[in-house]
Amino acid sequence: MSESISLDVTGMKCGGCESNVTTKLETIDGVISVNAMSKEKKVEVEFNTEKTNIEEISQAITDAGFVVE
Ligand SMILES: [Cu+2]
Repeated sequence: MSESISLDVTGMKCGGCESNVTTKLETIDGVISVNAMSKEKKVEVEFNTEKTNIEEISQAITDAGFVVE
């Protein structure tokens, strides 16, 4: 089953930051698509609920150096 979430993420300043978040999240098995928007301070993620979860996704964003609100 897949689920889409929208996380409030601060710290992204430009397209490079968006790429960093996207690349990091795409390394997680189960992540289907990522839409990082620095201007809106949001990251939309579609993922397979049998393979990953919000906690793992949030942790990956934190590890990439950004803050999940
Ligand atoms: Cu940047």
